[in-house]
Amino acid sequence: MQKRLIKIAKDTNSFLKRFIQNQKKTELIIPMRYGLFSGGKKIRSKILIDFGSLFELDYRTLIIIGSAVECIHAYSLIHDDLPCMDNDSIRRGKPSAHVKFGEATAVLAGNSLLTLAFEILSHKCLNIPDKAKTNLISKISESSGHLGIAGGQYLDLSYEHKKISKKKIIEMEIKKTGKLFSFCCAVPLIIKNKTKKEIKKFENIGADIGLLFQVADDLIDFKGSLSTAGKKTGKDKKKGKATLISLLGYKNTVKYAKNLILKINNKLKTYGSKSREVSQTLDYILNRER
Ligand code: GRG
Repeated sequence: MQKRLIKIAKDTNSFLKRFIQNQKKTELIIPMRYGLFSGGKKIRSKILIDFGSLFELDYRTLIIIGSAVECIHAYSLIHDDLPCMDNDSIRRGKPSAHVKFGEATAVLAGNSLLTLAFEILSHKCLNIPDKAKTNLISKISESSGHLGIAGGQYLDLSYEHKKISKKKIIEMEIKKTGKLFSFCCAVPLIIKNKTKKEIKKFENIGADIGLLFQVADDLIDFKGSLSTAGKKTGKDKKKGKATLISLLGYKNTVKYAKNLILKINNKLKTYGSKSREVSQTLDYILNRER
């Protein structure tokens, strides 16, 4: 699993490097590259490829779509670290983008990474039918805006220092983190022009994977250290963040995460040994230290 993750990260980075190299040079390329290439597991690309493999989709096609997802992810991290958001000075063991380049540059580099995702998905190098392209662009836009990442981030900030119900915390985590995973899981079905119902089924699996990912991230914040996590830990408690740990406690949150894995694996049972890679990725997501 780890070897495959490293290969996917390498192939995603190579594609992105080439794509950016083929564009006209600007001052923003340096902070954009910093957001994309200063570490980062590329776990969303891995999930996309795991699910693409269930439907025997072409690897290069998936790498291109994964690259677009990673641009949006990198954008969200740059903006998440800003003083007006979570105000974090360290990311991936290095200074956050706004610390290194200044706040205005970080905002603009983030914005440029968001639009780069759409440039990639609409580019001719992505060789899929136009209808599939339009549907992918529509879905990834929905996942990123007020119904997805940005909306989830808004709730995350507005829930600070408040007593929030489990249902609302889960909804917030699914928007903030889950929606991009939902997109990754739905990609093969969108390309194969499957029904809305089938697409929804995979989006729901993706939402659970995103929830698992966010819960694991919260566990790292609770138990991890700066040297292993590559970012400051213990922040959620200090900031009064509404997390499942704050509500259920550490042990019950671990149990909750393990149950999520069982639930996801169960939904993929019909794919037999083809879903083994997904299962291994889920275990990695829960047991990772960074
Ligand atoms: C991106 C549309 C858009 C809006 C910005 C700031 C913001 C609004 C959203 C923040 C959302 C956010 C950062 C959610 C946290 C998700 C999370 C746990 C990130 C860590 O992801 P990893 O561990 O990061 O995959 P690496 O470093 O491996 O790339």
